[in-house]
Order: sequence, then structure tokens, then C-alpha cells
Amino acid sequence: MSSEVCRIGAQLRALAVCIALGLALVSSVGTGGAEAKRKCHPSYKGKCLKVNTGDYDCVGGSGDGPNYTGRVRVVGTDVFRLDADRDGIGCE
Ligand SMILES: [Ca+2]
Repeated sequence: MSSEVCRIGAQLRALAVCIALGLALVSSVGTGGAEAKRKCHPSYKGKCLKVNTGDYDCVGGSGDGPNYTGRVRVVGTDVFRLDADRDGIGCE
């Protein structure tokens, strides 16, 4: 009977270790997820232009938004067309 309890205890400990490892994994993934949740557009650096918030235009420009940004580096596809002269700097 007591050996049975020991076996269950060992299984529970193993389970606890598994859960702890799982939580550690989830929390580390969760940190990455939080980072991804901020979702700065990968095409723009120096400023965080969020994705899924609509178009970006230059502050002080003639664009109609709904989002505006100042000078920003363009490192990928210029989806918001902020870098008209294509020199890698948007909203100059
Ligand atoms: Ca430019």
C-alpha cells in the first residue's frame, strides 16, 4: 500500500516537474508573444509603426492618417509609402 503511495507520489512529482517545465516554456514563449503583440511593422525602424492599425502618414503632411509618424527608417517594403524618394528614410 505504502509503495503504491510512493509510486503515485513519484508520478505526481514527475507531473509537477513537467508542468513547471511547461509553464517555463509557455512563459518564455509568452514573452515573445507580448513582443509580437506590439507588432511594430518590420519595414520600419527607429519608430514603432504598428501593424493592423491602418495607414500611416507623415506628421504635418497631407495624408489622412489615421496614424501619423515622424521621420522613420524604411528597411523593408514601404507599404505606407512614407519614403517617396526611396533613400531609406521616410517622412523627411
Ligand atoms: Ca525618403
